[in-house]
This record gives sequence, structure tokens and C-alpha cells, in this order.
Amino acid sequence: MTLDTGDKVRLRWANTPELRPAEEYGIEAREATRALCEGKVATLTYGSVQRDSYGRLLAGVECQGTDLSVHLLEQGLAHVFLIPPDDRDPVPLIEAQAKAKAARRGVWSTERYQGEIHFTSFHANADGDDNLNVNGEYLRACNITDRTIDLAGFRLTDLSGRSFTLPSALLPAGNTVKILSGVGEHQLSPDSQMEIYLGSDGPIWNNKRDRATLYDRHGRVVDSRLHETKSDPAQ
Ligand SMILES: [Ca+2]
Ligand SMILES: [Ca+2]
Repeated sequence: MTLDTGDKVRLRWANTPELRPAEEYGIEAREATRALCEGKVATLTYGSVQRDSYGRLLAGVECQGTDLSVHLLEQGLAHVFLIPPDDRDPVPLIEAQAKAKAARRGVWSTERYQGEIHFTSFHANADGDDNLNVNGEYLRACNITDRTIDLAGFRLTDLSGRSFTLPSALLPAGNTVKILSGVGEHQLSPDSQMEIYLGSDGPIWNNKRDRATLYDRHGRVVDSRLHETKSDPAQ
């Protein structure tokens, strides 16, 4: 949403389906936000980081006495999305999500939200030359259950059939892990952004078209996300 000041706000604690490319319930999430907040006074709550890498304000939003994140979670129009460090008690958020999930409301009725993990972003095309910026390729994956998940033995594959086995990483409910293509030291403490490095010496994801699929340790698909560019992307 955009404030009168022109500042854009990225909502804390909840992540809604995308409008572009269109995902199921993206429009419903936008309309629910409009109904609660459009033209109203918004009370913003900042965490330790006030702006994200796109220059947007990172804030909790309250309109008409209602917390927008909880409001969207209750209707199944968002999933819990925590980026540490965050001092908010996650339990009420997780509970709001669990209720919507049990009722199969909104996104919880759709195919892509049946697994334990949900890809929230897929940067198949790194900034600049992918060969020189292998860790500029990454996926962000969120634990959309109400309990901690160990990623040990989970596998990530691309369209060409390459496969990467993930290390043991205890991902708390609502938390995200960034999965980077290159070499680096895993950051497995949930006190800051968790990071897993796939250890490739070159780019993994095809800039034109690729698909990331995550399997659990029993070989079941947990989530799958397509990256596709209409025009020929620059390297
Ligand atoms: Ca790439
Ligand atoms: Ca690139």
C-alpha cells in the first residue's frame, strides 16, 4: 500500500499471494486490504529494520482498530511470514493461520498451499552476470505449518534434473530460509535470516525458464515454482 507521503509499505508478519504474476487469492487479499485501510488512518509499527532492500517501509499496519496482518491471516488471504529479528509474539499469528487452514479458507483451499513449505520468491536471474554473482540467485522458502520443520533430506531440483539435498536446518513456524545457489557458510540460527548455500560453482537456475521443486525426505512434492521470462533476458 501507498501512504499519503508517497511511501510504500511492505506489511510485516503476513505474506499475501502475488498479483503479478497472478496467484490465486491475490485479488481477494488486495480487496480485503482496501476495505479495511483505503482512505483510513494507518498506525504503523516498525521493527529493527525500517526499510527493505526496495526502499519500502517495513511495518505492521493497524486500521480502524484492526491489525491488517491478523485480519488477512484469519481469512486465509496470507500466510505467516516472519523475518528475524522480530520482537512480536508469533503465537497469535500462527493461531490465526491455523484456524484459517483448518477451515480450508482462501489459499488453504488451493493446490500450492498443501505442503509444509511455500516458496515466496524465486530469483532465478541474479543481478548482473549470473556467472559472476552465483549467490544473487536464490529462493526464499517459508514454513507454512504451525511447528518447526527440519529440512534434513529435503531435495531441491531444477528442470534439467539437477538435484540438491538440503542440510539439517530447523526452520520455525512462519520463518523463512533463503536458499542461495553458490558457496557459503550456512546460517542456521533462527535469530537472524536463515541461509542455506547449495554450493554450486556456477549458476543453477535458467534465466529464461526453470522450475524449482522441493521434495520432502519421503520424496513427496512440498512446493514447486516456475520462473519464466517472455523476452530473452540479459545475462
Ligand atoms: Ca540464473
Ligand atoms: Ca542476471
